[in-house]
Amino acid sequence: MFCYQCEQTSQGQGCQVIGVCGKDENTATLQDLLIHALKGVSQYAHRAGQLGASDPEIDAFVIESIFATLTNVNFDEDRVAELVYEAAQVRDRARALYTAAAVNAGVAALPLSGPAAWQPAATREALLAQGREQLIPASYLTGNLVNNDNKEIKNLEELVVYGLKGVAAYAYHAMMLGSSAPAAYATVYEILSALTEPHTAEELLGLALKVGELNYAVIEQLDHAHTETFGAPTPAAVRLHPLKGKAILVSGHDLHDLYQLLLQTDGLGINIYTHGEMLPAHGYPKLKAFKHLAGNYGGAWIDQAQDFDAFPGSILMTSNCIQQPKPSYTKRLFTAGAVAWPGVEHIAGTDFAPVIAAALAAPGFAEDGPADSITTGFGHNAVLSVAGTVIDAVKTGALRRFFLIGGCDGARSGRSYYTELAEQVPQDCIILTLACGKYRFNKQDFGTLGGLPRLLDLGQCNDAYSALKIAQALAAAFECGVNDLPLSLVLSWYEQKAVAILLTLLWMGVRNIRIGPTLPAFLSPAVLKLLNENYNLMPITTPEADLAAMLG
Ligand code: FSO
Ligand code: SF4
Repeated sequence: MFCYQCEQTSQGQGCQVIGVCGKDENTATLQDLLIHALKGVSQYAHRAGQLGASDPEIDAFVIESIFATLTNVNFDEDRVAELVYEAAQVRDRARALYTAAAVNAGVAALPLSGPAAWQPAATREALLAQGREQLIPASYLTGNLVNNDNKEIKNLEELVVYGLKGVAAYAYHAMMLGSSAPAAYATVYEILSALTEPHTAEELLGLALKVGELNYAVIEQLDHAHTETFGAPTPAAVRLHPLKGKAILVSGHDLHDLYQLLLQTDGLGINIYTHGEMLPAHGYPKLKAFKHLAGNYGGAWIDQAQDFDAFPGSILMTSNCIQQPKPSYTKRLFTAGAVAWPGVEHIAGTDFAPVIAAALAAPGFAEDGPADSITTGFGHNAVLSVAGTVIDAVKTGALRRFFLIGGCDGARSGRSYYTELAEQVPQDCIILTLACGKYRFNKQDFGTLGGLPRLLDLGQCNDAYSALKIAQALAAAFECGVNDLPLSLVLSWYEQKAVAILLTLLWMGVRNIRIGPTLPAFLSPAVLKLLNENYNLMPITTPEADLAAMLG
């Protein structure tokens, strides 16, 4: 295997025997083969789309399958192998769609080669051999943009694919809420299909920015799907310690799964707690209306082994980031949607009866914990409802600067940088945060500024859309560009959703972003140099030095 798609990749050199995340060689190989197969589906679906034909079943399969290859989602070799075989059938369906559309349009259907003509081998061993042909050679880790050589091209192709993986995750969550985006799926097909053809490095950088543009549209769509379904988030105090009684812990990002579980547990005397990226759910009116949505429990995804171990109820993982479960809670853990781990019961659909039964069989909490709380729910609607106050505070100098300190959390050392940075942000500045990286500092009291909390939790990683909306609104109010605002962005990245968000920021022309704790291994020195020259994208250094530079 060779995998370097996330920040955790082994010593920055790619995971080559087993993933640091726990992904084994066969699963990694089949995930690479699945992406190859999905390129074949896309070759046909893209051409069918150009002739005005689409098929929601193809869209749903492609989006869920790309999502399944994202870091910390699907670790089940058998399930990935099934997806590979299904991909070949879906490719045939896409070919038939294209052929029929061509007949309708009176044009010739062109025969396609490459992934479009691929056939899956009959046995697992032969399938794995096919997958090995799609592996990225480890020697491709460093490229050379100057020579436009194959290594550089391969690294840039992977950048595009990783961005698409992030897009697919967000598109999947929107799809689960019944929000379909045919134009976005068409762009996914266009880009995956393009990757089957030769491109220069410059063209691939253009495709990467196109992924950023696509991601903006998808996170906007997801924001609309969330707010139309559950109402616009409003600030909400969230209990940090459990209440006495039976309990279910819900992790991941999928609000639709959480809502279904809340409906199915209403009146059963079971309290529902959010974990990790599910925390912002407490801000949505239709979710917080459930009295048994009792609070938040534990920390970010990297704390799950200790959090799940100690939790005396059942646990539902609705999306990434799942880690190898400890035996102590494997039988109390359930996966849903695109998530899978061998030996962990998977809920196909949204009938959570097994999760509820496991919660009822577990002891639950013996007593109430302290009543401490934190506040979430500062989406763009909530923040922009006090835009006048914020703008006045900036104009009078009472509010000096905004710091967006957010992104993914991860296990690698060096992430205490984000805690220290947040602690050192001066009192006349406001911290905006989002995604699971916030757990590095979100239980601290940062006080208030002009009646506003100094720490504003905008939501999940996809709620980067809220940050962009707020920045765009402030830029309009001050009649300047986003880059001219008193705003500094310091991002932590871990997996491919963060790659998609970064590409969106670059597509928007946002400059001076700091990123850490390490730079992506798939961005070669030449590409990093280019991004530095064009966008002043830079690695984090120390909290003190970075803060001085940002305030300076
Ligand atoms: Fe975190 Fe995991 Fe939300 Fe990621 S839980 S690391 S960027 O999946 O998506 O922030
Ligand atoms: Fe390694 Fe990350 Fe790939 Fe897992 S997803 S195998 S940790 S690079």
